[in-house]
Amino acid sequence: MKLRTSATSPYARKVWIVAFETGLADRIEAVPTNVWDPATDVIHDNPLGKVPALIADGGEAIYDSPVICEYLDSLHDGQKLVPPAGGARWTQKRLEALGDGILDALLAKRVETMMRPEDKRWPVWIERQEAAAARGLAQLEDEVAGWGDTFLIGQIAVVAVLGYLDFRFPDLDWRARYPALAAWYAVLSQRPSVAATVPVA
Ligand SMILES: N[C@@H](CCC(=O)N[C@@H](CS)C(=O)NCC(=O)O)C(=O)O
Repeated sequence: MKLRTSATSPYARKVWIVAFETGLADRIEAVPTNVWDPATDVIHDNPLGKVPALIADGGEAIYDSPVICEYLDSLHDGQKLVPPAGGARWTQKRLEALGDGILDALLAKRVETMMRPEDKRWPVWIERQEAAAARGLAQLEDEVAGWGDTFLIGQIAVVAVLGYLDFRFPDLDWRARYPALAAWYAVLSQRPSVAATVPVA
């Protein structure tokens, strides 16, 4: 399998954590991809022009990160990271969606503040993204005590969020605002799949 990926993408980090947790990482060849390069050929694998995109052994391209994670989870016989059915499935998929949605808001803010020309920035839009991310993080702070040592796709998405905050928004001081999440992340950071996938510029 090949994975169109980026060392800075939090969505790709989800996929790599799943790959390490399921013992599939060695079967995946990383194809570093700069989606912002106008000449990028990623559009031949993902018409949306985004990473991550997985090219399965049969040649089929699979995207986006929730679909890739569930696909990888179908390829092994160990404990499933995406529960196949029942209440646990919807709890985990909802948590994954919350994590991904926080990332969407953080990335939208970053594009608006870092990439858009200053005179074209829209403060109302930036504030809307900040508010969505803050509500999402507050929700996670409320929930984290109930997770125990569960580490499934929802928690993997949350790791991607917190790592992205450290990487792109170090001034936010999220640990002071969300101390329960900070304590949880300090423990999770020791986990090999998490430690092996810290974003790098
Ligand atoms: N929902 C997608 C989001 C993927 C995404 O937005 N990736 C970013 C990189 S972190 C990207 O490729 N952005 C390029 C663009 O938005 O045009 C997923 O979960 O895979």
